[in-house]
Amino acid sequence: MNPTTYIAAGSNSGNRLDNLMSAFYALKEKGYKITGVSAIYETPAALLYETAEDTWNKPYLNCLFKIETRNNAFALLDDLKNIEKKLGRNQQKRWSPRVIDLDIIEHNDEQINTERLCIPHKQCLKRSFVLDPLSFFKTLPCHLLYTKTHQPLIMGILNVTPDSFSDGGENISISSVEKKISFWDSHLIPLIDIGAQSTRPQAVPIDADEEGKRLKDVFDYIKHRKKTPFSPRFSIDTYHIETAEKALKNGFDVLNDVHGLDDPDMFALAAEHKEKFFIFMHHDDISSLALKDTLHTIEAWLEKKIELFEKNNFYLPHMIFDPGIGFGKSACQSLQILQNLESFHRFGVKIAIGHSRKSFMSIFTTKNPKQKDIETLAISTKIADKVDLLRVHTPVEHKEALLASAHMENQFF
Ligand code: PH2
Ligand code: MG
Ligand code: MG
Repeated sequence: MNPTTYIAAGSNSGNRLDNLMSAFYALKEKGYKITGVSAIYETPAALLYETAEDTWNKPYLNCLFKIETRNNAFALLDDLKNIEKKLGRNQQKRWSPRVIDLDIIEHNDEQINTERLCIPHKQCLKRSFVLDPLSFFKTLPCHLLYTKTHQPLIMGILNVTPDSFSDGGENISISSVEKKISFWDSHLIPLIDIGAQSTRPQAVPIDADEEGKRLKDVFDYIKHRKKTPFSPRFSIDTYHIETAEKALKNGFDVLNDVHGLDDPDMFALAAEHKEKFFIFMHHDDISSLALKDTLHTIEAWLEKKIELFEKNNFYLPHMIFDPGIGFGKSACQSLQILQNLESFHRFGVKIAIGHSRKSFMSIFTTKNPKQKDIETLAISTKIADKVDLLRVHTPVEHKEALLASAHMENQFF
């Protein structure tokens, strides 16, 4: 058996990012082998109903560390308590703001039930700020994951194209790309999707050579960029195998394939890189189908894909289904998908949505793509608790809006 331990970290006092970072390095210093770090989620404070004070209601930064250790759970707990103390935590009132909190969620399949320690962590398995990051390491039952306090990851769109439908031409120079990445990094945007090929309807397709030329400087920058454990992860938006291969070998963690891994070479690449993440998008032209057939047609496609993934031992927590808003679909079909995202939950794969600035919004607005950010954000807040990833042009605004809207759910216990 491979020993696997999950540690949840949270901070809502002081410099929260520094505190999480210090916890990471303190664990390393104590000799723990950290094999995975989740994205950072900003979450409303969950508070105890009887004791909470107004000044305690400050958002947390939460993340999850996956580690490998043969230490027993009580030795690990002692280490965590020592790290908490070293980072400045003093024993205060229960659930008052804290510099750092480190909780053992799971430890090598052990079951422990004592006054001092419960493993698996009982209440934590009901909390979205633990389950959301955990869901990228292991498959969780959908009724636990998609509750009202669930939060998706936000992926910023960075197009290095002269002709994208809404921001073409904006991000051509490497200095503007670097600037945007640094800005998003400073706002803790966890994912950045980079594409050099416009996939808007009627775009002129480019070949892998041209794509490689457009991306060369960006690839160099990403490869040599200074990273922390919490730096954004990069996604490559391509259906060219040459580009995908190069990206995954040079610092990218995600492949976003609008051709849904249909290309056998792309499928083989995914089979080779089980540690990476793959967004596979539905893109069949179903625009002439009756509305009543939209959902089950896509569900049947998804079911087939998952069968194939399972047959090839893919790591399902890393497989991200995108129903392909606007790809081979009428405006009403795209809207219908957004209205029925629950129907995909039973499949147990992650769900990504890319609705940002898209043309299905012609149902209710005549604005140009670039002016549809308010509409995009309004839809995002409605679907946020049903998806795992939102691919958007305005990730910073999204993080701010979704943090505010997350506070509309009761977090008192
Ligand atoms: N930890 C708590 C109590 N409330 N709320 C959030 N959002 N994140 C936490 O880590 C957290 C909390 C007790 O440990
Ligand atoms: Mg805790
Ligand atoms: Mg604790």
